[in-house]
Amino acid sequence: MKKFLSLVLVLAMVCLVFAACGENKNVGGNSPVEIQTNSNKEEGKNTTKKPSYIGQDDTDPYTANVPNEIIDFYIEKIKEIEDDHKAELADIIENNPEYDISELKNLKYDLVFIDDNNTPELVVTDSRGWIMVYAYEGGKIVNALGEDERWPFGVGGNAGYEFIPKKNIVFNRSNEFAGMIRNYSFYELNGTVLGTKYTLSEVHFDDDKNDRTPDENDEFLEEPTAYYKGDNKIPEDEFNQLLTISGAEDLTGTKSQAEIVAKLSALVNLK
Ligand SMILES: [Ca+2]
Ligand SMILES: [Ca+2]
Repeated sequence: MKKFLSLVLVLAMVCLVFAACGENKNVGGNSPVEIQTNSNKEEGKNTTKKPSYIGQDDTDPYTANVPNEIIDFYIEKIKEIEDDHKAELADIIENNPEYDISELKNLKYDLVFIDDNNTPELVVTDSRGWIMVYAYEGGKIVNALGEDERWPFGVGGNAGYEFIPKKNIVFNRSNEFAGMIRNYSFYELNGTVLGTKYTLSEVHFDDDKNDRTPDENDEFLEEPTAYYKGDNKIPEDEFNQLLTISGAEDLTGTKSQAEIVAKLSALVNLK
């Protein structure tokens, strides 16, 4: 009887181990092999294109296989940015007591994949209307917008910046002359520099002088009268084609310092 009981126990344990293994395979929700059944064929091609990292979303820096060293550098950088921000806050409290500091207290962070490598960039949104973008290269975190530079939003028809993860396309819309010129600016990351690739412009007035500057008498016209890429006039078709983009996301921080550091620290500790 004792022998039989131990056999049952051993069998039970073996079953448990197998069950646990089975469960582990499904952690993260992505099965490592995409089985092409008729039903998921119908659902779209995206499911089969996916992961270069099994079970991970390679456009999500929080699950993709980013080296610990790089994450550590970003954790360091975030502390530095936050310290600078606190120093600025303390300075304002001391020297400009009438300033409304409530809007100053809010920096939000996120890691993003702008270009198509496995090194994420850091975007920081300052609630006063700026974004900052940092990039990593060779053991250093660099301000990708240039030293002490930041990009404004919330003014001049510029609602903010968008990007297409891993496609190296960052863009935004802005107005000139109260919307009589509409600009669509495209940026790309070269190494650690996020610079202008080109700007598309739409002219919304009768630009009889061809200088893209409205005269006093010019009125806003809903229908554009001319399209430009940089300084060159282009046909409407080409303009619309260049403006056709899909899969864009907001390039903006969504996490507080505590939230992103907790997330990144957990990531490092997992490995
Ligand atoms: Ca990158
Ligand atoms: Ca005119």
